[in-house]
Formats: sequence, C-alpha cells, structure tokens
Amino acid sequence: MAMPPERRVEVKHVELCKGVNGLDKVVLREVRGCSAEVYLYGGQVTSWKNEHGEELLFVSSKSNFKPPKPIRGGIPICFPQFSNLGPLEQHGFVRNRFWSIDHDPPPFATSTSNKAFVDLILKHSEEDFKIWPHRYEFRLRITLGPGGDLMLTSRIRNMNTDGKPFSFTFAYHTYFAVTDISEVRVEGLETLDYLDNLKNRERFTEQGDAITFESEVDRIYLSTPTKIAILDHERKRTFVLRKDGLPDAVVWNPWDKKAKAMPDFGDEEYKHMLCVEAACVEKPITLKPGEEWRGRQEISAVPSSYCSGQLDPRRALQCG
Ligand code: TA6
Repeated sequence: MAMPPERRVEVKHVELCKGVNGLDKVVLREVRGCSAEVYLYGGQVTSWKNEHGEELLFVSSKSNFKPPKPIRGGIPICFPQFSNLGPLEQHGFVRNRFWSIDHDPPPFATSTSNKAFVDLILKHSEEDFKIWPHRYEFRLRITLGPGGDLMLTSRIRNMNTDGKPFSFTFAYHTYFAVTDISEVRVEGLETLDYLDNLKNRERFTEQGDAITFESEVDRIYLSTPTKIAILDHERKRTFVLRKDGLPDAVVWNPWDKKAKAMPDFGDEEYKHMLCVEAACVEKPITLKPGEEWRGRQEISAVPSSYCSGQLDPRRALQCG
C-alpha cells in the first residue's frame, strides 16, 4: 500500500555541501537512512554509513583534510601508479587533485534506477603533464544502492593526440572500519600467490584457510576471485567486496610500529581498520589513444553467520 503523502519521507539523494576545512563534498542518501560522502578533493569517499548511522569506513582522527596531503582513510583512488614503485609519488597523484562534478557523463550501457549517485571527472592538466606526459579523462561514478551497498565505477580513457599508448596500475584503497583487528578474518584469498611488500615483494603462496592478523601485513594477492569477505567477529558483520576489471587485491594493516611512524594516523588506530583494496598491480593496464578501461568495486555489509563458534566462510561468500 503506497505511503500517504503526509507520511512519505522526502530524501535529498544528492547534496553538495562544505566538509572539513570548507572542502566541497557530496552527500549521498537513501530512504532507509544509509548514506555516503565523497570529497571533490581526491574524488575520495570518506564516509559510508548503514541504515543505523553506523560508520563502515575508517578515516583517521589525525587525517589532514588539507591539500596537498591526501586524506587518510575512506577510499583513496590510486592512479596512475599504485605504490612507490615508479616515477610518480606514492599511489599516483589523482588523490591529491580537485575533481569536478561531471554533469553530462557518457551514458552507461546499463541504465540505473539508483537515485543516490554522483559522477566526478578529472582530466589531465598541463602541470601534471610534466610528471606524467599523457592526456586522459578519468570518470568516477559513486553510487549508494537502496540496500546501502556502495559502488565505485572508474572509466579511464586515453586522450593522447600524439598516438601514444599509456600504462597504469590502479587501486581502490579502501579502509574498512573494524572493531578489533585481532578478531578479523579475510576469506576468499586462500591458496593464492601474493607479493609480500614486507619482504621486497617476494612471491609466496597463501597457506592459511583465512588471513588473520597478529602483526603488520602488506600483501598484493594476485588474480583473485571477484568476491572477498572481511569478517568482523566482534561486530558480527561481514563486508563483501566484489570487483570487476581489477584482478588483484591488496591487504594492509600497518600494526603498531608503522602506525606510530605515520603523522596522520593515531598510534592505536591500527586496531580498528583494515585495508582490502581491489587493484590492478601485477600486470599494468595499457590503453591506446581512444581506448577506455573500466574498473568497478561494490562493497556491502551483511550480518555474519556463525557455525560452532567459527564464522561460516561459505555463508559469508554466498551471501547477497
Ligand atoms: O596499500 C598498501 C600500501 O601500499 C602500504 O604499503 C602503505 O604504504 C599504504 O599503502 C599507505 O600508503 P599511503 O601513501 O596512503 O600512506
């Protein structure tokens, strides 16, 4: 039965407003009460809340929110270079740039009934051309689904007029908020090979039936399945990450020593966050002029299932 007009709650699905330090941000809202926020600085999602208003992403209490430093937390976009292995600054430069709202994006093949979404765009600048001599258009759509899932779709096109292709590596550097890192398991990466950033990117094979955390972890899992589950035992919550066009997955927790070494990160904050990042690292993507690449991640938060005290990984991966 339709809600009578006086009872219908009008929701402002998309709102442009001012955030920390007067930086522009867009707030996305859905009728059930879930929400997300994205700063035009960095094109960076900094909040994703469920219908109870619980924050699902981690942002450091010591984050700068002051250009040119990147915002510490949420979902930094790493492009055109993931990591510091390359000529550019760590994780590339787009997370330190001001994006614009794209009022007239090229249509997506599949139309969407979602109302809570925003399209951002970043194009090459003459300044950036000096450090990365290519022309590109990077279109980023952030969508909050009616059920509270959060989708990021990147469309990157080579706009070079000199006939030159370009190659890049990429990651959605997602900081999940967790209750207690020592009670978190990651399912879906078992038996895969990974490059260990703590051991000079040496290649290993994951032996465990889940990834658990007792010290710093900084690994690039290669050619992973499209679905990864992050189980927060304390909170009885499972994050499900689905990815497309991004074959690898980075798992990072700085633990205590590295936490203390980061000025924009609280000494104890490593206990309440975990980065699981849909990425393309091992095999860079190459685009010829005119070619476009798409990379998509969808994250959702579902109640965890339990079985004899252990989290039931089968249920976690089959959910939703
Ligand atoms: O994604 C993991 C990682 O590459 C780690 O090596 C660590 O450096 C982390 O990114 C944070 O990088 P950032 O430049 O944001 O401090």
